[in-house]
Amino acid sequence: MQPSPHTAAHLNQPALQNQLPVVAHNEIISRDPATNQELGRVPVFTQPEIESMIARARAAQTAWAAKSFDERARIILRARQIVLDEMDAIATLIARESGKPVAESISMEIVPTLDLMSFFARHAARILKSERIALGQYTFAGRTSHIIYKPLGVIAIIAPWNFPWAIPLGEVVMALMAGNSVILKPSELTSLVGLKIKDVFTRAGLHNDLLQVATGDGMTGAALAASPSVNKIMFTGSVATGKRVAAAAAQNLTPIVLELGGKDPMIVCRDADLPVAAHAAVWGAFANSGQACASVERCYVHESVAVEFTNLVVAATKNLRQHHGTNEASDVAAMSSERQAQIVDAHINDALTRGARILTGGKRNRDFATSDDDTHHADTHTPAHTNLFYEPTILVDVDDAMLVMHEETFGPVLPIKTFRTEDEAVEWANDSPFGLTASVWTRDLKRGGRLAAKIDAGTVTVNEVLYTHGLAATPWGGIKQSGTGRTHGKQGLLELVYPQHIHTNRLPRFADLWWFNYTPSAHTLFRQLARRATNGSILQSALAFPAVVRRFLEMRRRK
Ligand code: TXE
Repeated sequence: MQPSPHTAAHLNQPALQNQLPVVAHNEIISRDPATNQELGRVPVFTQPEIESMIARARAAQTAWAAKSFDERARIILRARQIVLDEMDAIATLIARESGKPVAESISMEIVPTLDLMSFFARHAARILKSERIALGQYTFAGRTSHIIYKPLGVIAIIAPWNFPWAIPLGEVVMALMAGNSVILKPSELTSLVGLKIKDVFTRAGLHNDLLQVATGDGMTGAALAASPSVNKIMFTGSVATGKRVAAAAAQNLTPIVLELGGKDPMIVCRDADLPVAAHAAVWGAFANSGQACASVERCYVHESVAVEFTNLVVAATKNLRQHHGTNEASDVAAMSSERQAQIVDAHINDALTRGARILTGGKRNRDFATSDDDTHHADTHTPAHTNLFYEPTILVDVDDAMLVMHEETFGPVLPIKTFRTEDEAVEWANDSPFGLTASVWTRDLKRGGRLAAKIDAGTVTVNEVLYTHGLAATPWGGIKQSGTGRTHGKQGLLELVYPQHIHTNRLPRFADLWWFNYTPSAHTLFRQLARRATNGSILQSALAFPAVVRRFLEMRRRK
């Protein structure tokens, strides 16, 4: 379904202008968060419509699952070529609908997905190849086992707004390569990017029902999550919504993958290369205005290098250029919504009240002030168009009681705290309900590896930050409240199939020795098996051989 920017022009009045999507007359108005300009309108799909989409997806999936990996890969690679050909237009759409710089739309959204598309087109067949299982002594009884990986059916992908292209597209590609069909529910803030994903695959020749986009708000997502007809839910978003999705899925025992938030720590050791670590901290904290689940959300630096490191970080932060995302000279652009910017306001205010100091930033960038700033339209109770350009902010003198140190800020804020010992830094890093990513900075790679292994997180990088979601081959996902399950890599692909065990008795002419009747020789055999044939030693098992033969002959006589 295409957005219709020309319809309902009467809604395009100041009173309804808002960075949050307006749901009116069953449609969502998509806006550029930097300018508040309307970009298009999309329908809000309802529960009955979702159910009929799922039914169509299921009907189409059978033929798709019967296709070879090569046939599926051909469609993915055609879609990849379309993305490559239309890279600039897609990047502009992402930048306009999410607010992020066009540079990041290319580097953090399009480049990783181009890589992911060729990775799974090339490697899915190998990863999902059937596997033989070694059966030990059962092999001598003519038994074989192997695993085949079968598609699950219809996959629901419920996606967020912060990486509106890379997150859902990657999951779509993996689901399709595994032989599934997909219903994609993009965030209400980035519906047009979701529809662009569909457009690319349709033009690549994918059957219309194999990838359907259910635009809508939380109600649409809830209808999808509650459907008894989807075979798996891949959800990325907040912890609160993730819990709702898990509760809905539990009603039908629908399996889920949850990719939730993070409070990702960065540990800078005394022997770190400080200029590089400072540069990394600034990029890790402020890329996409800090709206990444793997953003650096708190930085722990050794006290001996804290002053030098902090000065470098502040200098690099002051060097950032803040412009509209579509301006190629933009390093940091607008946040995606007023609601998100207000969380940043709240975290900074809380920190200041508790004694933190701002070294730079700490407010909306006045260069982008709007006449509507800090006002509300009384007639709609919705916030007016406000300035979403938040200045990258460095905080010091922070402590753990502050919101900014323990709740996900998801904005351009970097609190820096000093530590004395590595054990202290690791303890603080682990003292969080989240466990998505973390980074350790040191010239001593052994120390890096040792500290990394002590940190409780799905991914720990040594002398690297933030970017591993862009590595198609590596698993992505967290522990604790950061979620469950994995996307990307072999582990991510395995989430989208189920292993079917096929066990064969190649000597079907004989009854098994453990079948009825339980005669005295059966009892003797079972005891022998328990004592001799269960510890993995072939020699020991051989000692049970006489009891096996006696039972075998008995069973033959009964035949
Ligand atoms: O996400 P929501 P929001 C975190 C970040 C941010 C917070 C809020 O901390 O401040 O989440 O973001 C759909 N059943 N992250 O409110 O609501 C919704 O329409 C099913 C981290 O924007 O979780 C959208 O498509 N679906 C994160 C998707 O869920 C529902 C990325 C995510 O929206 C639903 C984004 C329901 N009941 C935010 N309600 C990350 N891990 O990267 C809403 N949705």
